[in-house]
Amino acid sequence: MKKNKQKFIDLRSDTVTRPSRPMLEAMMNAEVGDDVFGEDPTVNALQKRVAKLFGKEDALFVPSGTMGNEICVKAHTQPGDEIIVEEESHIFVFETAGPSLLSGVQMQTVRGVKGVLPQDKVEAAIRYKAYYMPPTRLICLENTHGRSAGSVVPLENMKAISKFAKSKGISVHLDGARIWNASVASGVSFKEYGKCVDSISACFSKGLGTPAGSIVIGSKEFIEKARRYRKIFGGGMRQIGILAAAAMYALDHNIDRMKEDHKKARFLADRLIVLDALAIDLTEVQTNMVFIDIAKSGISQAEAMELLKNEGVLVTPERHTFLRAVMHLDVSHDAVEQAASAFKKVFA
Ligand code: TLP
Repeated sequence: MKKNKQKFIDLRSDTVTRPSRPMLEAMMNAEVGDDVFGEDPTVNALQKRVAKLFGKEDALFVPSGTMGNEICVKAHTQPGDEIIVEEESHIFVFETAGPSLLSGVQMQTVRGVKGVLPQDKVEAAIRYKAYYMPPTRLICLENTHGRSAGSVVPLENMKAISKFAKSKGISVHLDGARIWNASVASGVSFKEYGKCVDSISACFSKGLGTPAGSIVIGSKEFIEKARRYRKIFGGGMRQIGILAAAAMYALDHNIDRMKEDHKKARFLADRLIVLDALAIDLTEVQTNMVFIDIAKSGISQAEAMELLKNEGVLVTPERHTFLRAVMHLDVSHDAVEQAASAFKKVFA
């Protein structure tokens, strides 16, 4: 397989990476079978491995992070239930009202601070039991928190929410699309994160660099339900061991190296913060993203993106006046230096 020649320094997302040659070799050598029959040995091995990694009983390979989240919401709830989501969470902002459409649940938002759900606000959001109230069934967490520039949600907060949820008989789901980055940045083990929640959806196709695939992790009973919903949602795939092999390769080789992505993000932020037209909250730069506030420059997001594109750099718009730059394994330190120079040219 040939990679297209990179025309741009592509910082739009860590989803833009292409599989490396050794990853492709692992994919080509994968043993495969029909996964809808549960007969793909590579998928089965991956599910077992990831379940163990997070200290859970079972796991289920799914096509995408969005499907992972939506399957979990569905498996935790009944139509007419209410779920609590953070106001800026992926589930609420970027999944096109999936929980309402697919699970028939109502979402109640709670405003977090860098993705951290304040416990008192969560407590206040729980409905008391009455026939005319929607039962609160699920609390959704997100770590790292995408709309806070990939900030890490501290384990202590997750533990506190989890303890409270348990006391109320409410389940907790973690959108752990980038839980790998969270663990690398915080030093908290996957098992520790796993202990705080009933289900996790984690992605292989972001910082881990596979072409596609995510995984849902939980109890045996939960995964049985999830398997049924994966089929209903059209996510049952066949000889998908080729993707599971990419994920296996990524688990072996691409977790520790995320430190490099985190360093690149900090490097870019340090370079850009000295420009008067730009503002960056450095406390947010904890993993592989930088959110750059361009409000002071007087340049619109669309115009800024076009000007940067002309300089060979791609970014995405964020939070009204921000641009988002995401580091990943297909962007070298030199490329980040070039990107910093492009920003300087546009904004100095
Ligand atoms: N996020 C994408 C966009 O949708 C914003 C990105 O480029 O960051 N949870 C989180 C926290 C995510 O950031 C994403 C993808 C998902 C779930 C969904 O994953 P996919 O794209 O595999 O459905």
